[in-house]
Amino acid sequence: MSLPSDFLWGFATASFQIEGATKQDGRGPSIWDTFCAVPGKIAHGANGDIACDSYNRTAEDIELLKKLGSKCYRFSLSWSRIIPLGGRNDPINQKGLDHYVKFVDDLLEAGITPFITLYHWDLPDELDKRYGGLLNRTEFPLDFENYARVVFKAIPKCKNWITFNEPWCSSILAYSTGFFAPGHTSDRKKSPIGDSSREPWIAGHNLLVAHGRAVKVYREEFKPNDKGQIGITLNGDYTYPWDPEDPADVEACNRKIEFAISWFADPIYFGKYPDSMLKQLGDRLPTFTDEERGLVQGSNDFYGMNHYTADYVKHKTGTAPEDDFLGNLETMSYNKAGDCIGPETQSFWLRPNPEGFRALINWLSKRYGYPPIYVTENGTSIKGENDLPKDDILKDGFRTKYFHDYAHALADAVSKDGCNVKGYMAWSLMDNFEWAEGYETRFGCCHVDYENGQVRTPKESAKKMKPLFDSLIAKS
Ligand code: PNW
Repeated sequence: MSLPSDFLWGFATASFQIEGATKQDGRGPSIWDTFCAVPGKIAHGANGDIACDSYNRTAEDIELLKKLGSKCYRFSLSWSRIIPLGGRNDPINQKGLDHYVKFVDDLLEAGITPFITLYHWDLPDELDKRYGGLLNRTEFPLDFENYARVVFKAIPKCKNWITFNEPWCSSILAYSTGFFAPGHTSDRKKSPIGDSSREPWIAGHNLLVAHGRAVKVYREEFKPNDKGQIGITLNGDYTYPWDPEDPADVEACNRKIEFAISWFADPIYFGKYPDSMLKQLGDRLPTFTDEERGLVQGSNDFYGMNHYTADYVKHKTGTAPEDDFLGNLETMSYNKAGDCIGPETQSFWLRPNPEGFRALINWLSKRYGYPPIYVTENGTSIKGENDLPKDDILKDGFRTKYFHDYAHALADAVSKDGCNVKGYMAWSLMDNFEWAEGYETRFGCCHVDYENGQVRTPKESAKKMKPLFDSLIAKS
């Protein structure tokens, strides 16, 4: 057996993608509610008003998790349900908070270990309007710290905390490409506001400081009694050189991972930004004050890893344009020899490449000293899945194979390479609101019937998850 007997596995979701009930029980609007209302931002003008209606179906979702054998469940909290206006001097909405307290009680009662993400992109809209949200270096970290404290205090039974989901997406997709809320970009055809050369780097910096503040609060005020752990979740692809003979492509591969992952992980583990980023971005990358560095360095109890795909990387020559965020390189699906990285999916950025998963786990482990890793997301969409009749959607052999291959790659990273991976959460428990792609792209292991009362039906991939992990995990 390749994985230790205490290895955790389960499924993941996020509040805005599944909850719906956006106006229920005193929830305030988030930037995603506002963004969805802007014509042209979301496929087919979709929004999160109903989504999977999970806010009203917690018992059903827990039953589903139990039936699938899920040992843990990663979900996120809607900040604006708990503090509708978001700020540290704004009122708390007890109903919203109680909802999550009960949900955690019910999960534990069902024998499922909760992993709570505090922030999965749905910032209270008021904070964006009040002071520019993530762009505000003093207010945002302090308001996040307050929100985190409110939640830690109310939910001592949760022992696994993730501060931020994918700060890369919150910075680049929200402040450079404008693809995600609040949609800032330098491209004036897409947005009246934004500066892609500076804002993403400022947002990223402030996210790191906010993470550091929340971790300090947890460690000083709660961890001694509650004995939980806290970390951040970062996303990143593995990379292969387009031309393995070209040292510049080999170097660009490393740089691509640094721009995606080490942007956040280096400050957390080493207290500084990667040299490659400093070199390209210069003073557009904020400088850590001593206080900020003290908050950020050493602030991970574990590394949360979201991973989906790999790319071939070709270096570019000359000075990078000001809106470049990849590290002056191109990503491609084919290499020089004509090999393909993996088959197409419904997501333009995702092609399965399980070997890259094992390789990236090794890359991270080596660079950051073999930290405990929880894979907090991994999964795939399927090209054309949404166009199929429901019965065919349920036979998701492509996704089933993806999970099989990726789980085996992970098991090899643990048993053959000595990496310290402690858990795995598949994205996603069910089909849900896939951000700018609306409900067109399905990532679920369970089908959600949006036309007929949001009924959940396990696909083949959901049913095969337990046998898959049973075959890899040692019996205690
Ligand atoms: C992650 N990219 O997002 C998120 O954490 C989930 O909420 C999301 O549903 C899931 O992956 C599937 O998309 C990403 O463009 C979105 O590279 C886009 C990218 C990466 C991750």
